[in-house]
Amino acid sequence: MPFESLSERIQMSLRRITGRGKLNENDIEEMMREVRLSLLEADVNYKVVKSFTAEVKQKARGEAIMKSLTPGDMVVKVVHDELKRLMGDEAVPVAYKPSGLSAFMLVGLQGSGKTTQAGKLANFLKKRDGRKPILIAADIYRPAAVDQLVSVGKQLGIEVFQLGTSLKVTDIVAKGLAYAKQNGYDLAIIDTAGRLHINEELMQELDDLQKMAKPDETLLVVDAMMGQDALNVITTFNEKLPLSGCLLTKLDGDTRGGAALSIRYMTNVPIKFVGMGEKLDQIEVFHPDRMAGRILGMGDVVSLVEKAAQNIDEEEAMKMAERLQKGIFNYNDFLKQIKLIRKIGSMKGILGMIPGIGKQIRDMDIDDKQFNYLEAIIFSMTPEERKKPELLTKSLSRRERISKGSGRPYPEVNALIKRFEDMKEQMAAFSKMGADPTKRPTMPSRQRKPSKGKGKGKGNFRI
Ligand SMILES: Nc1nc2c(ncn2[C@@H]2O[C@H](COP(=O)(O)OP(=O)(O)O)[C@@H](O)[C@H]2O)c(=O)[nH]1
Ligand SMILES: [Mg+2]
Repeated sequence: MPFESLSERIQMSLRRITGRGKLNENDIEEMMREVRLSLLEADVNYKVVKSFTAEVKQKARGEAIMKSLTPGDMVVKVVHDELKRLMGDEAVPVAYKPSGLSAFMLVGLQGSGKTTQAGKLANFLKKRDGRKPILIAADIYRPAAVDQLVSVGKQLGIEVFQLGTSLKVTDIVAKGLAYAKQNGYDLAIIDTAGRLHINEELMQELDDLQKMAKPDETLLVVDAMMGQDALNVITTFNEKLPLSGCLLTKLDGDTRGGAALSIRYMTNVPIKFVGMGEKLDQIEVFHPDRMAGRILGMGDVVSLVEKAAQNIDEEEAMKMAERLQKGIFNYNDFLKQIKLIRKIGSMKGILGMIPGIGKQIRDMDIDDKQFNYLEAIIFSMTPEERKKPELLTKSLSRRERISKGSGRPYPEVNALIKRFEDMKEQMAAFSKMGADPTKRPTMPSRQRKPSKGKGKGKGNFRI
C-alpha cells in the first residue's frame, strides 16, 4: 500500500486526539510536531510541510473547533482537509477535443514508466470513457522501445502505430495521427523517448513534437520513487514544455509518497493519474480527497463525520453539560440524554468506521426497543417527579403508579430508577474528580465547554 509508513505514523499522532472532548494548545502542538516529522520522513518538501503545519495549527485553534463537542475529531478533519488541499482539492480530468481525434503526449525521463502508462491509460480511457484509442510509438532511440509498446498493445488488444526507428519523430507522429483520423480512432496516445537526464536535445525534440502534434494533453510521467527530485524534473520540463498534468508512477510498494504530497503545491502541475503497479490495469485517477483519506486511514468517512457532527444538536448538548457541571440532573435531562444517544445510534454505522472512536461505538449496544421502554417509564412520571427525582426514591406507590401507567413491569421501573441514581452519583463523583483524560468514556462524551475553571465536570456516563 502506498504511504504505508506515513499513514501509520500520522494515524498514530492523530490517535492522541481522536475522540477527545477537550483539547488545549499543547495537545495540538504535540500532535502537529509528530505529524510534521511523519511528513518530513515521507520526503515531503519542507516548504510544503511548513505551510501545511501553519495552516492546520491556525485552523485547529479556531473557536468553532475548540468549542465543538468533539474538537479532537474536528482537528482530524482539519488535517484531512489540508492534506487534500495540498494535493489540489479536486481531481483534474483529462481534456478531449469536443469531437474528432484527441492526442495525448506522454513525456518523461527514461524508465519513469511512459510506455507502460501509455498502455494503461489507453486501456483505462477506453473502458471508462468508451474511447477508441491507438498508441503511437515515437521512442526511436531504442529499437526495443517500439517492440515494448507493440507488446503492451497486444496484451490489451489496442492497435499500435509504428514505423520503426529510422524516420524523424515528427514525421512518424504526423503519419500516425493521420492514420488514426482515417481509421476512426478518437484518441491517440504518443509514447515518446526519454533520457536518463534532462538535456537540450531531448527538450528540443519534444518541443518540436508538441508544436507539430498540438496535443490536448501533455502529461509528464514521473517516478514517485524519485521523491523530491521529481519536483525538479517537473519544474524543468514545465518551463520548456508546457505540461497539462503529470502521471505519478510507482506509487506502490514502499514508496514513501512525499512526491504525491509536494507536487501540486511546489509546481502547480496537477497530478492526473497514479500508477500503482506494473500490471496494465494498475492505474487510478488521482483524487486528492481519497489520497488524504488513504493517508489518514479513513476512506471517505471524514465527510460523514461532518454530517454526523451537524446532526447532533450541539446547543442542546452544551446546555445539558452546563447543568451537569452544576450538579443538576433530573429525569428531563435523562430523557434528553436518551434522545441524543438514539441519534448517535442511528449514525452508528457511519461513526463506527472512524478510527479511534470506531471501536467504542461498535461495542456500544443501542437497542431501540430498550429506549422505548425507558422513555415510556419517564413519560409516565409527573412533571414534578421528573424535576425532583428524590420523590421516587422514597415512594413505593409512585413507582407502582408509573409501572401501571407505562405498562412496564414494576422491577423495570425500579431498575431505571436505580440506574438513574447511579448515574447521578457517578457524575457527581466525576465533577469532583475533575476531568481525567486517561479515562476514556464507554459512551462518546457529550459534555462541557472548554473548561473555564480547572477541569470541572466530566459528564461521562453509561446508559
Ligand atoms: N511498480 C511499478 N512499476 C512500474 C509502474 N509503471 C511502470 N513500471 C515499471 O517501470 C519500468 C519502466 O517502465 P517503462 O514503461 O518501460 O518506462 P519508460 O522508459 O518511461 O517507457 C518497467 O519495468 C515497468 O514495469 C508502476 O506504476 N509501478
Ligand atoms: Mg518507453
